[in-house]
Amino acid sequence: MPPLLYSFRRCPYAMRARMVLAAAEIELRLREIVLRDKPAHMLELSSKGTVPVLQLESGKVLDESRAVMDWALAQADPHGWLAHKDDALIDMFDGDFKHHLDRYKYATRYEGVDALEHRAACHEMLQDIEPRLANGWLAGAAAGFTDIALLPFVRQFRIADADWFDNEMALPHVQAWVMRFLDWPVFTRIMGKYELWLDSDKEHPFPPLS
Ligand SMILES: N[C@@H](CCC(=O)N[C@@H](CS)C(=O)NCC(=O)O)C(=O)O
Repeated sequence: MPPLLYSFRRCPYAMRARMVLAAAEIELRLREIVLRDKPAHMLELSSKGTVPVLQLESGKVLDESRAVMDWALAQADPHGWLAHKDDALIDMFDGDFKHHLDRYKYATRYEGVDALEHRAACHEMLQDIEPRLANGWLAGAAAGFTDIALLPFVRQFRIADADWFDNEMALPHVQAWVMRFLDWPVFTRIMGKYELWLDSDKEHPFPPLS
């Protein structure tokens, strides 16, 4: 049986995993879920209850998006993405940026939170990477592992107030980087809509055609 991926289309961690799995052309079965109704089998594989969850042919389970990316690129890395992997920067975005992003985006879910303070904290982190994006991507003219890891979250940051991001943020390289990402075939390829597995028991062959 091909590997099995539990995924949720809009989850930035699952996006990372799908982009790398698709680029490595790893054939698998995709089960699309919603977070409020997690399949029992997914929770049996990983009691953490987060997506993505990948079960390999050997039965081994990977339930961290970065572990899925590492595994997929160890199978095939056709674009040389592993050569551009900045773990320290990814840690910062998975940690601080995500912390502030959640409080900016979902301020009403947290007590005593000022959304704009958290937007400013994210903005500061993006300001730090602005000079590194002068050639288009973090490592230069081509995307790498770090871009793929960070961009789904920066995309979410944009969505929280796209008008401000596009017109007022004043970080031209970051703005162009996100726009380039939104049209990037590596990204658009994995953003198709899938019928939910729970409703239909339907698994989807993955990756989709380019
Ligand atoms: N560290 C995990 C985080 C994954 C994660 O938190 N995914 C979210 C969705 S974006 C999730 O599944 N949350 C569980 C829930 O909301 O119930 C990874 O990198 O895979």
